[in-house]
Amino acid sequence: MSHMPIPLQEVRTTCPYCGVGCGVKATPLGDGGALIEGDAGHAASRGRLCVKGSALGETLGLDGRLLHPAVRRDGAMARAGWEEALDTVADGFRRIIAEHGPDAVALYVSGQILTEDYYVANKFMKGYVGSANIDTNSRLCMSSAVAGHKRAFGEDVVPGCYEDFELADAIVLVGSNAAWCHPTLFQRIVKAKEARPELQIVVLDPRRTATCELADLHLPLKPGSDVRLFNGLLTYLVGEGAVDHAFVAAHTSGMEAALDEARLGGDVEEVARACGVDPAQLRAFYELFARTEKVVTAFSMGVNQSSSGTDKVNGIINCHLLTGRIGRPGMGPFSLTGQPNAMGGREVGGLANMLAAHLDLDNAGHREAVRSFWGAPRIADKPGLKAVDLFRAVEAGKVKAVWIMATNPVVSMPDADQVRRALAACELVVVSDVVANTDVAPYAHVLLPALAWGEKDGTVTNSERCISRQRAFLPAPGEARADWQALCDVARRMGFAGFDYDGAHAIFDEHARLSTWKNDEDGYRRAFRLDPLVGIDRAAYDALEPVQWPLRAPTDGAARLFGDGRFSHPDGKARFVATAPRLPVHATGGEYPLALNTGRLRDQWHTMTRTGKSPRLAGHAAEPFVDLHPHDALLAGVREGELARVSSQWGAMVARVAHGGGIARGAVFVPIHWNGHNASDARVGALVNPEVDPVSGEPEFKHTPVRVEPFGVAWHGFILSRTELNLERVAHWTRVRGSGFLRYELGGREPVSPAMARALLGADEDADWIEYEDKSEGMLRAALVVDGRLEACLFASRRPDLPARAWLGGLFAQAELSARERATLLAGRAPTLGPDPGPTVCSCFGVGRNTICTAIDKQGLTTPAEVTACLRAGGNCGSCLPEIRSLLQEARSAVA
Ligand SMILES: Nc1nc2c(c(=O)[nH]1)N[C@H]1C(S)=C(S)[C@@H](COP(=O)(O)OP(=O)(O)OC[C@H]3O[C@@H](n4cnc5c(=O)[nH]c(N)nc54)[C@H](O)[C@@H]3O)O[C@H]1N2
Ligand SMILES: Nc1nc2c(c(=O)[nH]1)N[C@H]1C(S)=C(S)[C@@H](COP(=O)(O)OP(=O)(O)OC[C@H]3O[C@@H](n4cnc5c(=O)[nH]c(N)nc54)[C@H](O)[C@@H]3O)O[C@H]1N2
Ligand code: SF4
Ligand SMILES: [Mo]
Repeated sequence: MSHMPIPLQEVRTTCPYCGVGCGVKATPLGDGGALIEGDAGHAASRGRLCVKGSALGETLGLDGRLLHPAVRRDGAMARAGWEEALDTVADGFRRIIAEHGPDAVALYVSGQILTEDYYVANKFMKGYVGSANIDTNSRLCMSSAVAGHKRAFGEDVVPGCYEDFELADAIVLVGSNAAWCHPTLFQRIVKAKEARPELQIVVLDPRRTATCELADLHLPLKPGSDVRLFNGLLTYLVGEGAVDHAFVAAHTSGMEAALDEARLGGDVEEVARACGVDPAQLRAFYELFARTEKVVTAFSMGVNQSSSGTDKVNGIINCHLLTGRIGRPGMGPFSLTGQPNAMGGREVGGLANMLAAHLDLDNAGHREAVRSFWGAPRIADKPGLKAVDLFRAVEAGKVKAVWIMATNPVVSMPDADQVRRALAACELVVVSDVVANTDVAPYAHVLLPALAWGEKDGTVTNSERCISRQRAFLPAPGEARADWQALCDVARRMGFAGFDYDGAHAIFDEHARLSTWKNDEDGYRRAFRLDPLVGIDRAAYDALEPVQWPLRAPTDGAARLFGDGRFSHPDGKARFVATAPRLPVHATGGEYPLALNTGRLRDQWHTMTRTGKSPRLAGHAAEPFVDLHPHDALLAGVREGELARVSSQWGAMVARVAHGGGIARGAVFVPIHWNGHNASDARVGALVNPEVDPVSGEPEFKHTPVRVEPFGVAWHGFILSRTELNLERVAHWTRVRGSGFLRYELGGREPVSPAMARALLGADEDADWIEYEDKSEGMLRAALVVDGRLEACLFASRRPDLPARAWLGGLFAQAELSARERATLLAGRAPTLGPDPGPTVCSCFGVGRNTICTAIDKQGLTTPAEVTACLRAGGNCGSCLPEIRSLLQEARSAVA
């Protein structure tokens, strides 16, 4: 394939991380890198980028990229040409379908592929293979919101837009750590509150998160008790006369049944007891909600990722329907989407129980409509397997071929060791990724290199239904191809017509046409439509400005839906859903007394395949940790700063014990990001409860009964090294990337000796080797110098009392060590004693916690603005402002 040279000029594109969908301006620098800035012209972000978006330039390098196809020959992966790789996939799929039927093959895709990739994947499986066995990691993310929207509205639609957060008088964040997970949208809330301090922010989260720093009220509800709490609110609203009777009568049905169920929950006191919150605080929230017309209830994974996730969604929507607060400025239920294209995937029907263009898989007329539109030989006539069931079917040998695209199920699925077993037993595993060494790669029979962000072209849809272009600004590296192209190449080899597109714009055009197909007819009507984009050509597609659907008129999208009271159910009415509270199926107690909650860190993205490349992002959290209450730590016999083993009936991991101060008794929190490549034993997915919501099939990621116990080690240590090391001999290790080095944190059982240190760092007999050992203190320090340059160093000690890594890390930037640095290297700090800046708080300007605390103390700083003025910290993307606010708060309490 030939590629035109890409000019060195600014390209407007969209961030590839979260569902906020910020606009990015990328200017290629000619060396493979690019200058990254926020795009002030993009309505979703108005020029803002969070720390992950700002660091995109550091993730563009080709190191670690998958650049050529590979196929397995005699048990080992070998480089292959595209022809051979595609033939292997097509032949395998064809043979297995012929022998075992279409349901013996599956696709498992991702909210991180583009709408065009997703559209083709769905058409390939549902229309041509004839099976709905295509599911996506959105099952793990948005499927409860999808199911809740469909039940309430008759269609999977987010009724509001981002501006509603600025127009609201109250914002309720349920199970959302937006400060870290949707940072630029959160900054809009921060600004709105600065302008109008009367804007009330309520956070419902069992954990005290960075988001709570902005909250007027934080309700630390018992995990999984949201339905009970919103049922209580529904009852309360009736009691307070907050019902919008006209709206309810004209535009909804099912209120009585929902109320009957809700009333079983009792009064505010009973609900407070059941949810484990202070009755006065609960009443304060109910009162606020009752008296505030303009209220946005935004929800995210604390709601969706639950065995009662769909009911949680409907419990929230019920309260908005009852008060008629939907689809008007400043109000409504608002599902915050996770991935950049969570919404696009839903528009093309990417889940196993959906059809394309918001048509229904369980409706025979809809199925025929889609089949005839595609001119497909067949159409799937029943839902396919949802993610958890899919990998069980793979293990059971019922699904014999699976094509995994842009997701790492070996890390991100619950009961992740089951996924390992399933893939190891599978006849044909095809993996499309941009990175070579993912955790799924070892199970692949075929590896297909995909174009990454910056190289690929297409569209994504964000949380507020805004479709934006991702544009290429870098040439395609190696032999990487667009995912849609690989899919079409395989489809054509399988003899399927209808996969000859001459570019992403042609796929988008077909997608737009399908959205209008029969859309004016009774029984087919749906809000999702893209009429003015039908017939879009390459030039118009390349110039496409961000645009919100539904699109009917030639110009504008609609910012809000349902304000007129017309919903997508056939009778035009919305449905209340009676939601009976259910606590997590697997109760804690006995062997597994603690509830494991899992979630995200500010500066990492999922399994770290991309954010892990950025040294700037690694400074915020260098290691996986298990955060728990000090009393529970005492009971478990583990100590802060030491290692602990966390285990459930499904699996186990090792993490550093932390007391972040935000965890209630009985709960523990572990971040999701570490994988099998950057840690010996820290994939939290291995422990996670595979129970799912009965309606949506979304897993119970936030609630797994676990036990915590000491992970005894003889020594603690760290290694900084220019190259990757083999640390099999060390009982526990984790790795992040620094600037010019890799940072390993270690816990060892085999006694550490100079010989072992040499072996670990790869120092031979005549290496330039510096060493210090204090046997009685159980301390060893060593450094390997090559051509005068620091190559690697190791620090180990019986206690976790090791020197800070910052100064040592800085030595890797130097071409040569000075004599003084050589002499003091093993002291682990600068010859002229400078203070240790502490763990990074502001990643943009590299400002540490200790630096900020000292400035607060010494200079009497009292506001985040003063901290920014003094240290620059917080002055760029603002992602760290919640942490700065909490440091100011701590300083105030310390004084008091
Ligand atoms: N930095 C960063 N940002 C991201 C991502 C990332 O990897 N890194 N990923 C993106 C993706 S795909 C997603 S889906 C979003 C997720 O965004 P969020 O949903 O905001 O993030 P999480 O940390 O998964 O979980 C949110 C909160 O739910 C709380 N929670 C747990 N159990 C319950 C419960 O029973 N009830 C309630 N009310 N709350 C509960 C947790 O304590 C946690 O604080 O983030 C997106 N943004
Ligand atoms: N315990 C626990 N587990 C969870 C969650 C949780 O809260 N707790 N959250 C769940 C949620 S909400 C989500 S969204 C998932 C995310 O989990 P995953 O989807 O498994 O995580 P990612 O690391 O984002 O995986 C994306 C992969 O796609 C590759 N990639 C990037 N761009 C492209 C591309 O254009 N084409 C191709 N072919 N590949 C590409 C990346 O290199 C990476 O390997 O995790 C889920 N798992
Ligand atoms: S908030 Fe951050 S991660 Fe999300 S889209 Fe914007 S820049 Fe990207
Ligand atoms: Mo997600």
